[in-house]
Amino acid sequence: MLWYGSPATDWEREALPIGNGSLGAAVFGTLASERLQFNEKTLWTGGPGSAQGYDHGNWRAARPGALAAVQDELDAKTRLDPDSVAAELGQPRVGYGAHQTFGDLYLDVPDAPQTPATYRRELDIANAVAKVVYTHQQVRHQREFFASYPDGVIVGRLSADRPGSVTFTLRYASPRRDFTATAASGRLTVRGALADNGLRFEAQIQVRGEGGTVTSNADGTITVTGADSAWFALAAGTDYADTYPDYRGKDPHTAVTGTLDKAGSRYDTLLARHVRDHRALFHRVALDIGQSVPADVPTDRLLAGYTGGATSTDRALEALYFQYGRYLLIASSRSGSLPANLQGVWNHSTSPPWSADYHVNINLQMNYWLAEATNLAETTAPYDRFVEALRAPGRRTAKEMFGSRGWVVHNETNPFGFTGVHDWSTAFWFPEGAAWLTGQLYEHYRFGGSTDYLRTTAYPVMKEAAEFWLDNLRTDPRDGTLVVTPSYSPEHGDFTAGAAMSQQIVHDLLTNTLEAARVLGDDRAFRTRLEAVLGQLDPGLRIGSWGQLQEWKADLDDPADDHRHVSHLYALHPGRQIEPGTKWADAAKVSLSARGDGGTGWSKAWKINFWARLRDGDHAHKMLAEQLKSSTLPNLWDTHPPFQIDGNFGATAGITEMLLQSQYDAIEVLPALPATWPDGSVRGLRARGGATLDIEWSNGRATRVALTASRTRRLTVRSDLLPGGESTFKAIAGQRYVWGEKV
Ligand code: FUC
Repeated sequence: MLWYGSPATDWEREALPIGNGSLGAAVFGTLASERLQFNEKTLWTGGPGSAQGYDHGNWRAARPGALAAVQDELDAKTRLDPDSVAAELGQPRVGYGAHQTFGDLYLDVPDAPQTPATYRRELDIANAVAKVVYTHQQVRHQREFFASYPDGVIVGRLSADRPGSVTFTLRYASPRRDFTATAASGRLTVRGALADNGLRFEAQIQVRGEGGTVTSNADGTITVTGADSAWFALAAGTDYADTYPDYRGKDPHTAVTGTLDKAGSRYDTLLARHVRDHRALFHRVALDIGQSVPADVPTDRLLAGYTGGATSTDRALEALYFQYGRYLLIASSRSGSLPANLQGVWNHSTSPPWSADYHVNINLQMNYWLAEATNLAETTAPYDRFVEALRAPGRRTAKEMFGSRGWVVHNETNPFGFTGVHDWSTAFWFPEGAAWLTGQLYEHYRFGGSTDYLRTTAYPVMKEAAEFWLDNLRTDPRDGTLVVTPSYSPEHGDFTAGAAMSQQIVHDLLTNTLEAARVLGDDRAFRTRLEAVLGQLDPGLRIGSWGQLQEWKADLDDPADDHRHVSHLYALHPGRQIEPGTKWADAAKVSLSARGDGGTGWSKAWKINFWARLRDGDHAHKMLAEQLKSSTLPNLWDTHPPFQIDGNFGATAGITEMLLQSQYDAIEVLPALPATWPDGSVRGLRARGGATLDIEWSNGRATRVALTASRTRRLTVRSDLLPGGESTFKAIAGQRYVWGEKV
């Protein structure tokens, strides 16, 4: 539960998010004029039809030999300055667009008090309901808001414990002027088309009163007068479709009308269905790290008073932050819309930071790190679909820019298949983006174990990404290995050949693709080719002069460098090339220590994961503490700054890595438990191989481990609770295995 003693005044810092994947809203709790800023995930400017023109980022004019010329230069020189490469290979970005706020619903309450007798604003993440409760002149008023996935609507209800006390006017407002708002029969209809690209949008809000009257006004507003209670449901959509090359589907009118009509006239039914749906996902995981918080401490004070984990109140914030990441993923990533963007689904602006887009040099991937392990595998469906939809434009980019097979996407993308480049020299060239994106699909298979999924969804996308690299790796004249060139370690340093991250990502992709090809029995010639290329590939692991894992193939690392990207540790996390106890892990630790404990929000979140993978629970916890102390807003949104949701998701993933890991062959119980969590329990975490685990621990040691298998297969579990520290056994689907005693 997040709760506060006063209304939100600032969207970014204080408003409370609800969402159902395609729709999102931020609740302010302002009394005289309740504000519900809302979003629909596909409402984007840019793309086909954009007034600026659009070309998917592909080179607008042919550049014969440009790529080969840069590669030739890098055969001879160690490094090239990014500006010079951008001058050769980049171009200004046009028609990229940005996610748009849909607008605001205001509920103007004429007799609302300036200073109510009591006030409380809360977000109940266990039920996914936001509430505002206040008393004024002995009347208790309550507002409830939720976003229902099963019914596809955002719902709000105002009630009071004295009959006839609910009076308000509902109106729509937008920072754009591209709409009409009309009201009839208690239904407010907003229709328009974005000036930039003609994307059509529509929202309908049906208002119903119990007692009192509902009046539809000529100015497109709706007034409820003297009701016992009143509620509204909002449905919204656009004519966006995720289909290349036009990205347009049907006018949203019929679907929006149908959704709202189908939602029906019973508030209680909608609420019950919503709560059931949310709880079925959210309550799969419970975490107890010895948290407790005095009832009178609101969340903003909990955060302000956080001292770094020493007290049970600190642990209350940590446990809440863990579950909040899961809440936010459920609210911003459900089947049927786009995946969670840089802000999930919440955006109050027409020009949000980085367009609230899909950065694929860490950010979109980080959004899904928690999904499998925290038992929310269903939330990855929009991600899969998005990656799948990138193939067609990505194939064209591979052909036009690289003259090769396969599909590719660079540093960032939008919903309109932007797979080419722009010319911001330190963040435009990242053809490894596609390969990295496929990693999550393979993880979905590793956790869930469905060969059907592997065959029909993951493998085709992986194979085609692999084909791109089979065509594009180049022999390094310095040592005869195969390298990515030109290669750019995200947002850092110079262009080189074979930067560590480039090599590690390609290594990961080819390894996963080979494993998958073996499982599926794909053709021998392709497998042989993968094996041969893996044999020649520079693995991207090299130890430098000060014991560090090198970020580049040449030893260029500066021990005083604290850059937020720690790209060369990809092999440690999210990759699995570096195993604990190896010299590579030692070198990764040297690099990570040198980078320090600072960084932007997502950078700190990544460091939680790194330290957990290095089996240093205390340092992982320190990074969590740093994130809570300096990269978290009062509404517990992660701040880069500005607000960027990847840090929320990355931190929840990191906490999970402290408690359970399974990236190698074994399931490791409590691999990085910090001293600040000596006693606790966690229920429902997932491990690769199709296992769900419940773990209890005391004095820093596991006391009970229960594993439920969802597949029949051999599993290895490691815990100091087991005789010899390890047990390998054939798990049977549906069976539960328990070690240790209930304490
Ligand atoms: C990457 C990061 C930035 C920011 C942006 C959205 O480019 O380097 O810090 O997070 O994504």
